[in-house]
Amino acid sequence: MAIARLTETERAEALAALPLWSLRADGLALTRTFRFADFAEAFGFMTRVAILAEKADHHPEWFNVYNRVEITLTTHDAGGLSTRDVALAGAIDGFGS
Ligand code: HBI
Repeated sequence: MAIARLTETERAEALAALPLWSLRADGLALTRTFRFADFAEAFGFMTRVAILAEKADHHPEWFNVYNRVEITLTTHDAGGLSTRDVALAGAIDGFGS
């Protein structure tokens, strides 16, 4: 399904609303690094994100080593950032981690 890429203005507004996230250098993704008490906490977080991702049919690119999880959100179908990335980032922030 075609989904539109955010305009520059929409992207700036999204970033302002997601202060814990950063824009990747190429401007095509949102990134955030999380650190937890241990691996079990990190993996539990990843499990919660995975359930959200499945519900949203929108999946993160991520890296985990021990208690660190690095998440990158971009919309392959849009070739950059879309509302789906913004929504998923907001939902993840809602975990209160
Ligand atoms: N996840 N991040 C991301 N980007 C997509 O374009 C995407 C996805 N998950 C599933 C999905 N697209 C489906 O709509 C198919 O396009 C694979």
